[in-house]
Amino acid sequence: MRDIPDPPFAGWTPPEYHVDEHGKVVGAQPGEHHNWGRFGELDQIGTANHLTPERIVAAATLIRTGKRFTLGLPIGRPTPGGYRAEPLHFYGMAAGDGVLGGGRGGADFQTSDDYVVMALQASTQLDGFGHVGAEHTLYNGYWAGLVNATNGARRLGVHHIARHGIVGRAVLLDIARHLAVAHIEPGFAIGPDELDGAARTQNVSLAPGDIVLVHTGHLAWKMTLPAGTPEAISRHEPGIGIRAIPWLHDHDVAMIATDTAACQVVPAERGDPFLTWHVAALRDLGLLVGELFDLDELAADCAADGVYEGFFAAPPLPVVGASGSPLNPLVIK
Ligand code: UVW
Repeated sequence: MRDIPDPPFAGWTPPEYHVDEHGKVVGAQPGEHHNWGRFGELDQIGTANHLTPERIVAAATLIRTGKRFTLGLPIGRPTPGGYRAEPLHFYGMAAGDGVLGGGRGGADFQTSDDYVVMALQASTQLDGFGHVGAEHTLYNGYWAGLVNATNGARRLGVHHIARHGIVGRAVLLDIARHLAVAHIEPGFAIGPDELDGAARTQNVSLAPGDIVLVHTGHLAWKMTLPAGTPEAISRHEPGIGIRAIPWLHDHDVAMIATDTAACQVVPAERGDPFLTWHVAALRDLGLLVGELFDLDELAADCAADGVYEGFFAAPPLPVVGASGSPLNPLVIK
């Protein structure tokens, strides 16, 4: 057998900081735009706090026709643009086996049970706050060491957001349509100009606590690419740029979601490390981030009737201590 070289190791210097009894790094500092402490020193749900009962009641009045749009990708078909292992779906017992005389019910009853084994972030998903941090800290100054393989996320688990629920007013910003392209080129960073410009041309205003759905057309384009081609394999995609962070903060956006795998632009702008935007969004703002939302049908309908808002619900799965959750978000107009 050939030699298998050991992976490189950069050494380890024990960090010089103190983690308090709440799991927070004493003296930790967020980036410039942040919500640390805004919803309470021990808050674990970030901008989900913007989804107040009053705003949910107001969002319910947007249901006028009962038209429904489910935004989840099918699980069990290839995930366009996804870069984690595809979910595995298989049966433990199946009605067909009963027909053949096997299975638990034998010949009299037919019964099926099935399993899905998947990365929680493999398909349409919510990024929880254990997902990305920097400088050993997560949202609100919690210690990144609290998320580990043995215990899961001992703080900031996605179950906290699941308990609160994600419900409110969705606004679709169709940036592809605004830029008059079928799909936005990979690497294009969407900033305040495009977000405001699309809202203006669509004649829709943003309000605090909105769930902002950004349509780039990237997912639909990705689906047209022959498997295995460099473009199909590439992780490059358009997405939200770092200059949109103050915009998201100033507008008190509750959630941002795109029809791309990373929500943020890839590669990151200015030669920044890939996850700089995720750090600003998840760690500093505690912003709910949605990825791989299938927005094409909704975008087509909004263009047809000129209504770019609707009632939105996307309950995460209450997986205790998880750093993300699959979603099948629903918009009702
Ligand atoms: C990472 O690549 C870490 O995350 P995401 O799936 O949110 O883009």
